[in-house]
Amino acid sequence: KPDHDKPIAFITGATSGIGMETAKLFAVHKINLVLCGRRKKELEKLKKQLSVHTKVCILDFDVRDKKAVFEAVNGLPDDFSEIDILINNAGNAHGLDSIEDGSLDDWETMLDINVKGLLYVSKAILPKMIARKAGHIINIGSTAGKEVYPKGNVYCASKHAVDAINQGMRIDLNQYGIRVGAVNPGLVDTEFSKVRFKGDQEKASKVYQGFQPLKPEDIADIIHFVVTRPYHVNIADLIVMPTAQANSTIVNRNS
Ligand code: NDP
Ligand code: 8X3
Repeated sequence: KPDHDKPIAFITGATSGIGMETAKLFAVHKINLVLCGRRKKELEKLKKQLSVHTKVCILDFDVRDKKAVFEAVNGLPDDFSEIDILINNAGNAHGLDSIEDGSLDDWETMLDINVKGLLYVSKAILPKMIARKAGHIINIGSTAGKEVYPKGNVYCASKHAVDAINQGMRIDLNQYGIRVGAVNPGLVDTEFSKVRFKGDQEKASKVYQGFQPLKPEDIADIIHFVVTRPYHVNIADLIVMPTAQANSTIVNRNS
């Protein structure tokens, strides 16, 4: 259980989409925030906006840069250094290509961010959670971590890795009373597809056409529900899809 007045949440990928909406909702609920991302201007804007509700610290670093990750976490000011909630959210897909056509750069980027970056951040934050025998880690997985879809190959592999890491963390951190769980969304309308298709907005928009996708606010709401359960309750693994989506490949686009 948090041993200070208000919990402190550390959110990676807070500059857009799910991370940003989670930051906004947490702020309204007076959760103190450490907000991370590479886009410093976005972080500064968010800090200004959310500081009216809660205390906000911003850290701009690339989760792929392990030195930067440890420097950022170890350099946190005292009043932000005891992290209660870690939201491992930073991540993206890069490309949607059949395995024989995939780009090595895209593959490396996805594995470096979605898997290794998540591990670096967790490794940097865990010692203080372990020392206090308290904490809550939420790993943002995906339906892509539960099933593989055509051309999803390496992105799906990275999210399957998140699924395995989520289970592994829960097993290994059980002895310290740390809560670990994953939230696995289906199609959420964020910058995700714009990044996947390298800025091609038209292609990105098509992913969410003909049905009502999830909004990042929907996921933020669920993450807030997860973190506000009594401490003896751990939501271990949660899958959420738009009503129009049945699985990774079946989406009712006439709904
Ligand atoms: P967005 O593209 O809107 O947000 C991604 C966030 O991750 C941004 O804040 C970005 O910040 C950050 N990020 C990306 N790369 C890095 C990096 N190298 N270092 C630090 N931060 C980084 O997408 P979503 O909000 O949709 O994605 C959030 C998570 O949700 C991801 O893990 C994604 O895989 C997962 N997800 C998304 C789904 C969807 O359909 N949208 C469905 C299921 C899961 P910045 O660019 O400033 O660094
Ligand atoms: C994001 C969901 O189906 O676009 O992880 O891969 S999907």
